[in-house]
Amino acid sequence: MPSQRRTRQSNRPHRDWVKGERKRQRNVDADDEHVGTGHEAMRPKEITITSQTAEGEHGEVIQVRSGHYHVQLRDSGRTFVCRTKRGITTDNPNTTLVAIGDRVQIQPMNDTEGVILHVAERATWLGRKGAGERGIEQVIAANADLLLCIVAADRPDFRRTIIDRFIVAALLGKLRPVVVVNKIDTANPEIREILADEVAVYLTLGYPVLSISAQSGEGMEKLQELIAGNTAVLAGQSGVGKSTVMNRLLGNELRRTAEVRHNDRRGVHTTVDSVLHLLPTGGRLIDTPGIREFGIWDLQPEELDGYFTEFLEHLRNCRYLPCTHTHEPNCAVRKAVESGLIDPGRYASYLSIFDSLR
Ligand SMILES: Nc1nc2c(ncn2[C@@H]2O[C@H](COP(=O)(O)OP(=O)(O)OP(=O)(O)O)[C@@H](O)[C@H]2O)c(=O)[nH]1
Ligand SMILES: [Mg+2]
Ligand SMILES: [Zn+2]
Repeated sequence: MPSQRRTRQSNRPHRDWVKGERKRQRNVDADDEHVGTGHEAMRPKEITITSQTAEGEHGEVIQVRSGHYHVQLRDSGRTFVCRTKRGITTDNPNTTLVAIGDRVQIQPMNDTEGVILHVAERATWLGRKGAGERGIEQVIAANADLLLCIVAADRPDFRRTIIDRFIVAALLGKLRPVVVVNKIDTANPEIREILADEVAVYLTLGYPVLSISAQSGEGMEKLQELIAGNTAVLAGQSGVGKSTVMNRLLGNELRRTAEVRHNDRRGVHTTVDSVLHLLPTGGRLIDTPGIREFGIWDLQPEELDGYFTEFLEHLRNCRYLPCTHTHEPNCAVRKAVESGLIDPGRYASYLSIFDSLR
């Protein structure tokens, strides 16, 4: 029998959450503002949510580093190192106050410095569960088009779940996900075949899949072509090679990179800032710090199936509505997994993410 909780939720209009068009909450508590790692000290005490236009010059945040925001002005192209101002206003409640890619209004203080007065509503965002008990959404990047979900063929270990988490986050933040398997040079033909099998499901779901080597250059033209005309954000665990990809595409060793640890095969969190660069081959690319845990923000467990698009055609046949597809009898999603219509790896990710949302 459906639990009380699920019975109550069944009053909610089903279509609202299946389509992922749930309205985001707009109430804000200034104390909940989280400005990302290292930004706490810079946290302004008064934050107002408003959609009214502030005075000041329009620009875009092109670098974020511990409370310093490099803002490039729209008209002159000049860059100012900015801080946030007491009384700053934002159209993005309950999230990181200023993120890379944000459109802002600033007041220049002198030739090189300024203060941010207002942050405009984000068209897209890559968000995750912020640290801290009262956690608010931590926005890793704003206003990008593509989310490049970078995983490594080896070191750090290849994991499917992280891709599926990123795809859910991309859909929540209106970004187009691209699956990128880097370090393909380290894989022998046998491993290449195994990896190709693992990621084939994303192609059938309609998400581009690329195998690349930022080191040897293999597959990089295809990545360039995808990025051209777009703003793309590199995201993934530490050590997967995000900054190496950026350097390769810039044709410049601008970003520091570091070897993955030998003992536990993990990255060492080399990148601590976020930057947005114009690529010589077209398009714009954002490099971000590596993440350890990627928690999904702003989603009820019962809403998760709406973000696994291949579940949609099955879930209307589940006996219970809503059905969590975890244990209910006569669950059409589980039947589809058993009969091979849904990829078992995707279902395993669904269960893992479902568990983490509870
Ligand atoms: N073999 C191989 N090594 C690579 C490739 N791309 C990156 N690496 C290496 O992987 C290590 C980590 O690369 P980074 O670019 O620092 O990784 P990152 O994702 O930016 O890591 P964080 O900044 O910590 O998040 C470095 O030693 C790179 O040289 C590749 O295509 N093949
Ligand atoms: Mg890096
Ligand atoms: Zn079900």
